[in-house]
Amino acid sequence: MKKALITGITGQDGALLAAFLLEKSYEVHGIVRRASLPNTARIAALLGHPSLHLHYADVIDAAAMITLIQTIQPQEIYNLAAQSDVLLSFTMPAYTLDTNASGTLTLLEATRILPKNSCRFYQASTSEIFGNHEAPQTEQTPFQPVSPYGISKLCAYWLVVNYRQAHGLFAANGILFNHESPLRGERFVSRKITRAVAAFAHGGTTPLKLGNLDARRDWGHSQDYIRGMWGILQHSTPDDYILATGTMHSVRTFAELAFGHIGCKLQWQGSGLQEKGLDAKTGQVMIEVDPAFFRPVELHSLCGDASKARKILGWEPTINFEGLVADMVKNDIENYKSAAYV
Ligand code: NAP
Ligand code: F7E
Repeated sequence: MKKALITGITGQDGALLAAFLLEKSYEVHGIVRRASLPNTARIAALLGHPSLHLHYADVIDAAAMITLIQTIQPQEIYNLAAQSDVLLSFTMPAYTLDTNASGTLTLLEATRILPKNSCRFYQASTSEIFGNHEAPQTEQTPFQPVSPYGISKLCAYWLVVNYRQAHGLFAANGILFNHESPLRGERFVSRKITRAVAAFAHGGTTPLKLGNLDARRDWGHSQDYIRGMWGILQHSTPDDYILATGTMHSVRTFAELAFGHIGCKLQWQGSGLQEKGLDAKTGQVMIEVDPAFFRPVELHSLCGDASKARKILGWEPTINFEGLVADMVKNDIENYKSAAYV
């Protein structure tokens, strides 16, 4: 039985990856952080599975991570732990770099001192490393990150490349573009929108406050990207791959599609900070612009070219933008709880 260690198992991707690997009969180990309230809601359905083992640790704690990895001796490590909120990275830059960059270094060192060639390492890299470079982005596109988050992840990216070259480690970067699911964190724009739609569907009246409506992203479904992460580690040689859908939509389009699921056709009125999204039928204000959600530096458009992953790994996304939005809205309407969206 193969053993995998997942850092970030309590997050969106970690929870989906844990279920995917358990399904493939892996012994799955995950690290959880000590929190004052339980933080295992996303893996609740997996708790008690005989092949799932959780350990308290933090990627910032080198001693704990090295001891743990020596004890488990995994064949695969998926480093998904991160301070992954781009806007927050501007207010918590040091913490973001400690977790995302130094944390990755700790894990690479811990992997390097395992018996040679015994363990493969996957790094959760991101399209944020490209910054505002012209779309579509490929593995050859120059890196120009525009946030502490992007910078921290670029540092981790190069550490992975360096450990591969210098120490012969099987270490690979998955450069993943935005991917969402019903498990997406509530501060990310996709989930913020689908939760607001659910609130309106259940009689809510509070307008949803958003930032830059014209930012464009390449949004895919996390389920497809989990399969890609695993595929990257199963290939005969370690390399870096983009996973993306190759299509791009604006936040505005995401909102129009999501609100459409409750029979609301959005009509935009005004401009700049005064712009509002109204229900075309009733005139009710559904969306307002709030500068609190603007970034000090915005990344305007991201669209990935995943040709390399398609050709070498045979990876294909199976859920399109419309399918993703439908899945998220349906889930939020069904599981609606009246907590305010942030
Ligand atoms: P997420 O939902 O924010 O999950 C992050 C995970 O990291 C959580 O389990 C969190 O634990 C854990 N974590 C944070 N700081 C930690 C620390 N110091 N030590 C140990 N664990 C820590 O992120 P996600 O969307 O699943 O993304 C997974 C990874 O892919 C992240 O590295 C992210 O940066 C990267 N990525 C994501 C996307 C995307 O669109 N989703 C795209 C490209 C790359 P708690 O639950 O305790 O907070
Ligand atoms: O923002 C705009 C915002 O926070 C997307 C992370 O998983 O993907 C994610 O980072 C866009 C941005 O994701 C709001 O300005 C408008 O342009 O959902 P997001 P992100 O910043 O793209 C990458 C690939 C990662 O690696 C990250 O870890 O939407 N936007 N209004 C808003 N964004 C938020 N959060 N909230 C708004 O109200």
